[in-house]
Amino acid sequence: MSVLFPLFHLPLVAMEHVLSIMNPYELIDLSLTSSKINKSVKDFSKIRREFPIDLAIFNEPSIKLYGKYESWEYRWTSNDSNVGYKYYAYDDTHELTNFSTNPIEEFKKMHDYIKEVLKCAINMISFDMDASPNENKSMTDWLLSRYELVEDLEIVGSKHDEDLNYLVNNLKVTNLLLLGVDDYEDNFELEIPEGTRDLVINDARFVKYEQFQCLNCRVIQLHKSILTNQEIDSFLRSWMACESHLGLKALRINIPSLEALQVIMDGPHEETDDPRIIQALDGYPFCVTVTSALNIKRSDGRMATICAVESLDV
Ligand SMILES: *[C@@H]1O[C@H](CO)[C@@H](O)[C@H](O)[C@H]1NC(C)=O
Ligand SMILES: *[C@@H]1O[C@H](CO)[C@@H](O)[C@H](O)[C@H]1NC(C)=O
Ligand SMILES: *[C@@H]1O[C@H](CO)[C@@H](O)[C@H](O)[C@H]1NC(C)=O
Ligand SMILES: CC(=O)N[C@H]1CO[C@H](CO)[C@@H](O)[C@@H]1O
Repeated sequence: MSVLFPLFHLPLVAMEHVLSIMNPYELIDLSLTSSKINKSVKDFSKIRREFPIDLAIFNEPSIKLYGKYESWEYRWTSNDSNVGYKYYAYDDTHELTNFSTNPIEEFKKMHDYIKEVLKCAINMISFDMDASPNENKSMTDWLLSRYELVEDLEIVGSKHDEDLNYLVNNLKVTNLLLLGVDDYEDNFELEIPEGTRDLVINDARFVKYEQFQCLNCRVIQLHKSILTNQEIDSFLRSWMACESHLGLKALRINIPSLEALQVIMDGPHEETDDPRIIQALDGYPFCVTVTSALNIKRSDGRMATICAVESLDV
């Protein structure tokens, strides 16, 4: 890198200017060249804005560093054929995959290095509990020793009930909790932490009515829910009476049949084909294409739109 040599001959202000136009990948690269530069980058980072990072604890673990426009993803693999550089245009990400006989160790080392050299803000943690099942608890402990909270937490894998509980009960999630876990032991229970704003559960069979009624999230998406028509009916009544889910903005849930909506059909409701509503239903988190829906009112005057579609994707 040709900027290296003159860097230390520059006055401090000029040097800071050079560092300030460098992206996080260049800063890390530069810091690795000598301990003197290492220290300058570190000192400089203290006064700079934070770089968001994502961690993915998968079979090939990775760390994604967000710059202003582009991102850099460091990834480690034990599979020779995956080594190399890839560029993803859709989100402007440079992916650099290195070989390691112990990807997780390499990942941890680099993570701690990046965190020491740059000021980072953790954005999202994705955790595949099937990736290294014997390390699931120790990996969680490692995370907990570095982070108390994370904005988004995504967990996948199957049948790791104890580990799942341990992680969810200990790492505070401030925005999205996505449980992509697709199988549990019978009798599985999981407390959804207070403060979770968006909740997505791919296999929601463990969420019983009592627990559902206590969820106070902004967005709730439950797939494979086992709530009965009667329970959905009770939920709708309690919502309309302002007795539960006061902060709810969107709910997507599978229901056994249209009978669940009887309370709505029996009460005051209004059909709508307002294009803004139809368009909203087409987007996240509903993704349904309909031509009309039903508006209902809560006792405090707040309105909700309801629609039901037949779907194989439950
Ligand atoms: C940079 O600093 C870190 C942490 O202080 C240290 O572990 C690392 O060895 C240093 N790198 C170089 C190239 O001096
Ligand atoms: C290594 O990666 C290649 C390409 O992604 C894949 O086809 C192959 O099955 C992998 N080998 C092993 C041992 O996982
Ligand atoms: C990846 O491999 C390259 C080439 O071997 C090396 O220069 C670089 O430091 C490695 N990066 C990480 C993050 O280990
Ligand atoms: C501590 C703990 O619960 N470890 C689990 C990690 O995952 C493996 C594989 O599913 C389990 O057998 C361990 O009990």
